[in-house]
Amino acid sequence: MRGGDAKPRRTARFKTTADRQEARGLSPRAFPAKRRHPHRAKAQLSPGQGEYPKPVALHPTAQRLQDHLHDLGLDVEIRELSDSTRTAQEAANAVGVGVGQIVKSLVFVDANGPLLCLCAGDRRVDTAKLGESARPARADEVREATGFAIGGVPPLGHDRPVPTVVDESLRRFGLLWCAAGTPHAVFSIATERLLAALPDAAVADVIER
Ligand code: 5CA
Repeated sequence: MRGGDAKPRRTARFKTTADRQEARGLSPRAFPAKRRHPHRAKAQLSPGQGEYPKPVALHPTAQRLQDHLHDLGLDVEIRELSDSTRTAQEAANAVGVGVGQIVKSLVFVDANGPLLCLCAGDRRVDTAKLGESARPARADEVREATGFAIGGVPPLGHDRPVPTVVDESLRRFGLLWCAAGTPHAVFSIATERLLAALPDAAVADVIER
């Protein structure tokens, strides 16, 4: 038990940090509270959610893809995030990985029709390596070819199969993150599992040097 002459606790002398700073001759604003734990900035924005954004319920489009992927035997878990995953960089920020680990699902069109190119988020596709007449698809062509809108096109699980080329540089990573139907949905998958699920895809050098 504490004796009655115990030293008063420091907090009894100064009600607030500002009081304490003033008593020490400092401006109360000398060390604004938000500067003391800058690494906690994100956690403070999402109380109780730690470093990652709060997961929200699956959008019907993401749910449809989830069901399709399960039908293909891929036991992946689609996550719908409150943060945008529309671009590779946004997806990387949202899940906390480097942008190279994000799979861009890019649609091109050549004389034979649509072509899906799965490219590492930190690389650019050299269209000439896809074929002489290949050009980027328009937004309506992306939707027509895959059934999904730009920003949510998954690498597989489309309504109809699309001829697919995979950027071999994705093999730098053991685990990849992919768009999952909407600009807020992603799933992670081991690189070799993704390739195994795309037996007809060509794995090739398709990037700009
Ligand atoms: N959800 C993210 C990370 S997985 C995603 O889908 N990224 S993405 O790279 O696959 O999709 C965005 C890409 O769509 C852009 O890199 C760009 O190549 C393409 N894009 C964006 N706007 C248009 C547009 N208006 N027409 C055709 N393609 C577009």
